[in-house]
Amino acid sequence: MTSKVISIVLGGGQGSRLAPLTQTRSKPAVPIAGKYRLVDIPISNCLHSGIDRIYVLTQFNSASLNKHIKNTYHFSTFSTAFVDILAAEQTPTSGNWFQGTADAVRQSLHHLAVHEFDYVLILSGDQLYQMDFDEMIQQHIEKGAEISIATIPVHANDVPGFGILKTDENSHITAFIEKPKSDFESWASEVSPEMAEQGRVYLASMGIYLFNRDLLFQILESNDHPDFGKEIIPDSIVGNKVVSYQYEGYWTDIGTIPSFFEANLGLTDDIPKFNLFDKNHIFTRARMLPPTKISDTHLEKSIIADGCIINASHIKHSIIGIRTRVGFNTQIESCYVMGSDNYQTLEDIELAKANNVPAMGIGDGCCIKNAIIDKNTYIGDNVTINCGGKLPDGDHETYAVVDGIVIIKKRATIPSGTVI
Ligand code: ADQ
Ligand code: ADP
Repeated sequence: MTSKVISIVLGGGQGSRLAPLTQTRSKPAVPIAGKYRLVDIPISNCLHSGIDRIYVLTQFNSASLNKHIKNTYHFSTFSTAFVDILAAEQTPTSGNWFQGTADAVRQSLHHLAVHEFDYVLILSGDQLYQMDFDEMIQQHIEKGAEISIATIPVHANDVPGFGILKTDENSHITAFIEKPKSDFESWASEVSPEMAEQGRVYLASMGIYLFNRDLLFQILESNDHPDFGKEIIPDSIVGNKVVSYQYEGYWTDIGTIPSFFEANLGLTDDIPKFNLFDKNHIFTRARMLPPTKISDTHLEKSIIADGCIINASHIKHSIIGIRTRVGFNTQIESCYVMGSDNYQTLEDIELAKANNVPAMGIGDGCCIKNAIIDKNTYIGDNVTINCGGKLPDGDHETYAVVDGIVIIKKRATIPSGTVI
């Protein structure tokens, strides 16, 4: 059935919740897990589910996103498969950026219309999960649904962040409320004993929607509501057959700095909730990088990507991204170091030393904890980052602090001896 489906990945609006990682790139292009980008997750889930016609909608069309998609997702000339980016564009009828999720899809309908398909699968671009969409599509067809929404039981603490719904005994959605802030006790649902034990008794929308083609066009063309969660979904449960597809596997939002950081570092667990080593692995750009070289480093629960040169004394509970260079006697703990896009030559490094400026990567004698180091940063020698008490939130020229996590901005230079 997946051959009758086109998928749309909502790649992100302003991406302000992930700032400063989204200061110079669109959200789908944000690197995760040392070598992938956010957009690789929904695309990989689609491809593993047999869905190979995919549009990625994004507010900002960055060079890095285009290049990544173009270099990664290649299909046979004889197939109809594609992964295309649609950025908010000015047309004779619209001069606006995407006003919200539904508006993004609405403005892209003319691109969809030229294809043959029966269903549209709408996905968020900032979630970490592995899901077989074929099962959702099968259920949609078996139940004669017009719209299916993937749902997951959540705890009361998480309710204010989600669309919460109620179903009848046939999984038909009978009520939907977007992000209720209080007095939501009556929205509790019957869930499995395992979920009830964890206090996860509220059924939340995962922001994953399967629409029958004609209904999607009809709904979006008959109004100008900007959002699925705020308007389109609550309105559409009246008069349409809207069904819940309940999922109980690992699924997490990675749209904020704390959740992004936690999800990345969670990958270093002995048995992580999200399994990078699964047969349904994440696809990404195949790079011709040399193997990583490590010297005299004590490594604990860490992931080291390809092409790194590491001389650190200690790396613990961290992800070290592609092409990272780390100097001697440096300690890194609970960090996501994104890596670099290129190497400096030995001459460049010598020249930097002679001029007393940091080389690309992390220098000697540093202590770095609870930090995200964005790409292509130049961190000098004897730099201390977040190794004292909790820092107050704030935005500075070369770094920001969000919830106690320090983010060193892309291409920033942190001179030797700096203490943050
Ligand atoms: P949120 O995730 O808070 O809630 P929203 O901000 O609309 O909803 O984002 C949904 C997805 O669309 C995200 O991936 C986001 O990056 C992307 N997006 C947002 N604005 C966009 C735009 N203008 N152009 C392109 N993409 C855009 C939604 C639902 C809830 C549900 C949660 C589950 O509204 O009901 O519970 O998802 O995470
Ligand atoms: P980000 O990953 O932070 O979004 P970009 O992808 O915009 O950053 O910038 C990285 C750029 O560097 C891309 O254009 C990428 O193709 C390029 N790049 C990657 N590897 C190398 C390399 N070995 N030498 C030079 N440029 C490279």
